[in-house]
Amino acid sequence: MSSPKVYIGGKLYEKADAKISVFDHGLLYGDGVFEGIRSYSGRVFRLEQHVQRLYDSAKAIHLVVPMSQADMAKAILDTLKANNLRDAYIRLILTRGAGSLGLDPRKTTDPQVIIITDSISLYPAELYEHGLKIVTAGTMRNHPAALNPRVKSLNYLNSILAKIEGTNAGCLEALMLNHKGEVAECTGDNIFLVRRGELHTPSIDAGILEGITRDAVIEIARGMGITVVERAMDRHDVYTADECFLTGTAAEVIPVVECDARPIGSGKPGPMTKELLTRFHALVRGE
Ligand code: PXG
Repeated sequence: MSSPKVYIGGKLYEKADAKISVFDHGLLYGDGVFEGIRSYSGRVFRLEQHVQRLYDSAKAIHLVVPMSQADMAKAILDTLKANNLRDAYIRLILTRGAGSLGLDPRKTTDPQVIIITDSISLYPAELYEHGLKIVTAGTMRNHPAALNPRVKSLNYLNSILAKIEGTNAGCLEALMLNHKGEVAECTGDNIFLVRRGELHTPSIDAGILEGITRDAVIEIARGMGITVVERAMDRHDVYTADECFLTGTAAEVIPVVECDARPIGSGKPGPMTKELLTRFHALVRGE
């Protein structure tokens, strides 16, 4: 296999030569935004929506993207093609660019657009069959008035600290609460509960990322005639739910069978979760 090629600012570089400045504010301050995207059999899932979210994140942090959305989408497709990848994970990164040591973004030049494509690493298949255990992290989700979780910024320390709490407790995901103690989301996934045949999920104003998988699952459920309720929820709602699952680009739809050592529902992946997982697979594969 030929060596992976990474897109930086309009050119493709061999992996070993794909480098940016140590003075880039993306590195110095986490000053930038990103997207995690997937392609299935050569079809990129919701590419325009991911590109739009990147531009929205950039706008929120006063970062002007140095190319049009159409050119960005084309750059992603061209990078995939150059790497001969059909089933891939795509990491789209936009940094503030190199500057002086100092926070002031006016001292930076040249925002960097980076596109890395790779094979996708997934949760083990048995977790989709038997479900995932999660714990609540003590680290609360970023306060929306400090750094709005709707911005998919390069500063992921908040999620990383919660992830460490999860892995320390033997769990691959951790539940994060917002500043009001309400359920927000997991470190890299949105959360859904099934309650008496309805689907419940925290609303965007709980301070969460507006997940593209979340949107797709809401659409699928509504298309099945399921009532979807976006509302404030607390951990009691999670503990007493009939079913629980997480959604994300990497995870797709993954059942959760235990939270904080309480089994959820039957303690096994539930029927609505399984049905939504099947239908999500069909959607991404274009069936
Ligand atoms: N919440 C957070 C905090 C996320 O980072 C999601 C929800 C789900 O959003 P999407 O749009 O993917 O349905 C995310 C996304 C990774 C990785 O490398 C993480 C995400 C996506 C892709 C890869 O861990 N998180």
